[in-house]
Amino acid sequence: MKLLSQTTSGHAYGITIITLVVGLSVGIGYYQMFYLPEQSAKPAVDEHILHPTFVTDIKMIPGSALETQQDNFVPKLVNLQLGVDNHVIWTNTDEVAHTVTPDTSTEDSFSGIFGSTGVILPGKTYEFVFTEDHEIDYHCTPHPWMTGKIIITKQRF
Ligand SMILES: [Cu+2]
Repeated sequence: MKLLSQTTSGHAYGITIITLVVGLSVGIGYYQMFYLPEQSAKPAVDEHILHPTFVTDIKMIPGSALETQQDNFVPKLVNLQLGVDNHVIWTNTDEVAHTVTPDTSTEDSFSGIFGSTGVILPGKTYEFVFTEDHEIDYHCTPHPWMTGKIIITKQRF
């Protein structure tokens, strides 16, 4: 009788182990198949950040191609807050093509690599929605004296 009870508990112990192992495998399988791909996909971004209250306008003003002209990107320095005015549109109001190029490569984990691809022709725009805090110095590739700075911070409550 004693032997039987030991066998039974030993059997139960074995089942517990098997249950644990199976459970763990299912857990790891789920983690690899569903959790990891979800994590490496684009992050979920708050609706207020994707569609902020205001659009920030920066103009590349006429005469920007002249090194002697002080103003080019106007305004030159912008302080933005996520969810308020983090959607930026650069408009080329000059008669010469310009670029918006970060001094050092900058990537937003939602919007991707920052900077115009190629030139922004006269009358054309380049826009970018920043979804994270960044501090970016940028310039125009053909006219390196054209410089600007963007500081994006999280909203302060
Ligand atoms: Cu330029």
